[in-house]
Amino acid sequence: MAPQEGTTLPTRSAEVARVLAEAGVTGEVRELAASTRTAAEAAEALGCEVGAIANSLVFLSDEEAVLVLTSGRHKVDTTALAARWGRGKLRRATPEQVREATGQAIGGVAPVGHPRVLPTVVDAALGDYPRLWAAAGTPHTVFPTTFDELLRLTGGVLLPVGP
Ligand code: 5CA
Repeated sequence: MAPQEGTTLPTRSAEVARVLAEAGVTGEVRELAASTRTAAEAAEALGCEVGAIANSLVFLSDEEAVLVLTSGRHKVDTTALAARWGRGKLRRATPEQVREATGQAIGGVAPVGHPRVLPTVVDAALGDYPRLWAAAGTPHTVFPTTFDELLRLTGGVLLPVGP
């Protein structure tokens, strides 16, 4: 993969890169020619297992936007997760609500770099993979990370989210 030196990241990704650097993250944001809009596309582009893709999914719960960092190998069981998390029903956010809550568009939502910190869950299944990839603000940017780093970066709660 080509290094990013000398290239300019899209504005949304530059903001994510800034937040990551400030947090001491050494993994660099990469812009890929191929789409990384979905976990399957990202896994294909990166040559990794789909389960090692950390999707940043936005839901509304108790009128509040929340973030669920989910392994690409499964879907969120929203009923079970709301009960485990001790929150009201989780509804998937609309594209407009995602943009409002994160400043980013669906397909590029990152775990960080949002206008305000969102209550966050980190999927226990992500702990099965030594190296993870997450979106970095656009559908063509990603960064390498780890389970522990995601927990630290987001201040998230560790919970199983899958079925
Ligand atoms: N870039 C990849 C990870 S590297 C990514 O963003 N994956 S994702 O899963 O977080 O983003 C796609 C997700 O956006 C889908 O899983 C789905 O939950 C959500 N999504 C797609 N279309 C819509 C829609 N119309 N409304 C709400 N959410 C949607």
